Amino acid sequence: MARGRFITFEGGEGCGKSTQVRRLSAALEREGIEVLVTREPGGTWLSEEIRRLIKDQLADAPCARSELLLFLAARAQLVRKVIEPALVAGRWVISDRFSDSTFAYQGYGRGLPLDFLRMANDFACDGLRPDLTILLDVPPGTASARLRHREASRHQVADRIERAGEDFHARLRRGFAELAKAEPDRIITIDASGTPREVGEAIWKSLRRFL
Ligand code: T5A
Repeated sequence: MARGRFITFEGGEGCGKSTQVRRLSAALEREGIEVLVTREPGGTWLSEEIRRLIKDQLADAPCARSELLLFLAARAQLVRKVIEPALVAGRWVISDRFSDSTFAYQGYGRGLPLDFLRMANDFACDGLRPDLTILLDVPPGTASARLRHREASRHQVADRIERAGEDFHARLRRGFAELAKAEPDRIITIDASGTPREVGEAIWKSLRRFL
């Protein structure tokens, strides 16, 4: 049986990844492709517990190094228990965030050394890399307006990472752009400032070229 494909979605806060993950998995299913959707951090019991600790822990917020190790522990569990078995069984896997988030957030955002992050990440993933990464790029004003709208409509409050300052989010955007520049064959940047439908169509066009 042919190995499945591994697609990841990346981008800053409120860029619309989760919305597009849902759209793409539905479109692939319509083409008869069996898709497993997961997210990071999360996707297994342990990884979801780590997600809760990382996102919501305000009283004793993790320092940059412990935050990194928590993300990597969540990823190691997800790769071993969920992603790799699905790929081996021929299913396609779409993950809402993966390694590039670590490089952007913990590297460019928190200032941890990228060389170390790459090595530690390879260890956590046992060398697994995405076949294709869709990077959704939106100007900061658009992203924060979307998040404000979501908070108001769902009575949600911003989590610990969403509350990091403007400088942090500007570093993330630059970081993602540099990662995409370094790996143009794997990372496709999509302008995500249009409607969900427009963005979905741009993704589908790029994916067809990739396929
Ligand atoms: N993190 C993660 C790290 O620091 N290191 C790591 O290694 C990893 C894996 C995860 C956090 O952890 C960090 C990054 C994150 O801070 P999360 O809750 O999963 O936390 O956060 P996000 O991944 O940022 O997910 P969000 O759900 O907050 O944002 P999305 O998925 O980008 O956006 P989405 O689709 O939920 O849309 C947000 C709102 O905008 C609307 C939606 O309806 C929704 O209300 N929307 C649009 N509105 C207008 N036009 C469009 N095109 C729209 N698309 C969506």
